[in-house]
Amino acid sequence: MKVFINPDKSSWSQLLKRPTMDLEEIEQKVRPVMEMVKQKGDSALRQLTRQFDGVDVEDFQVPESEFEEAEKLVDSQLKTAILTAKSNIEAFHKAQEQPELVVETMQGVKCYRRSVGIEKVGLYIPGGTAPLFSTVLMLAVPARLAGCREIVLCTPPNKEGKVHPAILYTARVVGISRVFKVGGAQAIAALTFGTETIPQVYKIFGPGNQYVTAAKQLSTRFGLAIDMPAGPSEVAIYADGTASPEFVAADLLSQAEHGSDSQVVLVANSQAMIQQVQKAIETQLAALPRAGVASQALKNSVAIVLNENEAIELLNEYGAEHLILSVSEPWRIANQIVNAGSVFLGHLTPESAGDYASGTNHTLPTNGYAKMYSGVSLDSFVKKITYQEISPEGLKVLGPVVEKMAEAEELQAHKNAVTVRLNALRDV
Ligand code: HSO
Ligand code: ZN
Repeated sequence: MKVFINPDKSSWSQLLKRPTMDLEEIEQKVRPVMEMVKQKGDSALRQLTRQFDGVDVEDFQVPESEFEEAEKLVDSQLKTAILTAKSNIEAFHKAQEQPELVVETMQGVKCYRRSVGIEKVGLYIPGGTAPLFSTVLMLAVPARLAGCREIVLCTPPNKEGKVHPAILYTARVVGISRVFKVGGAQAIAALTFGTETIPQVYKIFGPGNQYVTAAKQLSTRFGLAIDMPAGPSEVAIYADGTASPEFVAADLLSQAEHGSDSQVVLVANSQAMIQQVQKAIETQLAALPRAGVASQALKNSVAIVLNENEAIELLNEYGAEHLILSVSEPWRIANQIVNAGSVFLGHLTPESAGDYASGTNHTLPTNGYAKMYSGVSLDSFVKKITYQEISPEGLKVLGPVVEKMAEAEELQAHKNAVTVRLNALRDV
């Protein structure tokens, strides 16, 4: 971690640069994959799975027998933990349901708004070194609560052509039975165009590597929606003199172990705190199985000494995916934060709690997108339909307003649509 002491404001954006990826170059590789799946469907998926995952998969849909096998392979303590997390995530997302809105804007003019689940959604769960079964909960729980009718999940197969048992167990407990063994850009292409076995969807959710991200972005050009633009995971921590260097180091490392391109930012109001955290990082890092990944990520990372006001300004400029406030009065600081995906308050609230089980969603905007995007929530799985109904009294008061405006816009037919009705009302 590079250390900066009271850096000048003009240098902040340079210090806080995220590790970038060249989207253009990646898109060039992803485009032919998308095209191939569009043209050849399942047979393209078979070929690409052989090429990228090194395994022959005949049937992409996970069969019932593999779900049953997974159920036996997951130990009972893990099952209990998953069920507790599910129940917390359900409670928090259920509370996000919005009742139907009805407003009578003028007498006899009623306007309504209702949330309706997006009919077809595709969830992508990465495989690889860390099978993120927690992400199944984060996406499937709100999808179910929103009432999405068709929920399908794609995840890459391992070398034996199987899916990680914890992913299947979690899918089962959240009521998802259509799981397909396909990963990477080809999975996103399948969800975009549909194949013989994989259905086309309207919106795609979930994290993934740069190819998955680029494919998701391309899918929007074919009329699909995606949860949000994604980049490598990140955390910023603000620590005052009351912070525990051991806790702060553990939090920084928990994010750093995600990937060598992860970024962590530590802001403290004293240099002494930064030194102590660095010492604690060294000790803890040595014992981590993913030390290689984490130390690589620490190279993209910075520690900055700033006074409180400047720290808040800098944190708002950075707009972290996760922001941990390891300070004595966390709410006083939190109330001044306007850009962050999710905020963790106080010394006893690690990011891991939100990553797995407290109830909030861990699919959050990275790369500064917290400035204009929210994390995934129940809202991400619904769209809102508005309705209106006008009574004779309503038309009498609203009609002349519309007639006047339509005339001024020189749209006579719009005016007529009101006039013919007002005339009919007068005739009765
Ligand atoms: N920190 C990740 C989520 C995650 N962590 C899943 C562990 N498993 C992105 O918010
Ligand atoms: Zn995490």
